[in-house]
Amino acid sequence: MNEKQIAAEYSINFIEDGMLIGLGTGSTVRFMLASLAERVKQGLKITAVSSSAETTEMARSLKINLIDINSVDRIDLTIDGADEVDPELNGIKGGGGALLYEKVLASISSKNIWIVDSSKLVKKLGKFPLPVEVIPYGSKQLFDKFEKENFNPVFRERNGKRFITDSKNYIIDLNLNEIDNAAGLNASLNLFPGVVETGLFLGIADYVIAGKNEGCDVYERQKKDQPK
Ligand code: A5P
Repeated sequence: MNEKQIAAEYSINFIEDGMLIGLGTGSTVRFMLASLAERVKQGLKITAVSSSAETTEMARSLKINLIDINSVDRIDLTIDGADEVDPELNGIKGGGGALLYEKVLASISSKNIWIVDSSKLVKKLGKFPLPVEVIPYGSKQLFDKFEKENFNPVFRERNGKRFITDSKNYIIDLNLNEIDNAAGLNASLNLFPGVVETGLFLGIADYVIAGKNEGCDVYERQKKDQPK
């Protein structure tokens, strides 16, 4: 079985009856949706909130009960994919272009689980181009600023056309190769007018399930001590 599928199927064990589940986006999530739909058919009662048009379409076709994000207070558990994950369980997401809604969903979720294949586990983030969602207005000038910063920006395209996110924005992918200070970079990117969100997901994943050959490894984020 493929590693994405193994991780996806394992993640279903974290779902309990009655939960409100956040559904991420991407090919690994698609495996998870298929398993979840099976469990629902067998009687599992859940309600879900989707992070993208793509996930909404698949969830609806599988008869997973979806509700609008604005009608909920908290999500019990969100299961999503990732493009890179470092040993502290910080990650890069947005390879599929759904980073903005994914981050909003994650931010209201009591628990976040990422499901990945073993190729996504890296020592340092940055090989995977960092997606930055930007508004179209002034995006050319924003792109120029990123070039001046040596971020090696590229406007994302799909089928020869500028990629448009679900919230009608563009994505500029930054080819950084290595990210030394992810928190600092994230903070400074958010200060550029026109940046909506970055694909740096820091301190968000509680668990990462990584498919590995025929099994999977489960990593839990070590929480820093909270000041009393
Ligand atoms: C969607 O925008 C992304 O954040 C995905 O979760 C991420 O790209 C992982 O995708 P795959 O599961 O397709 O590798």
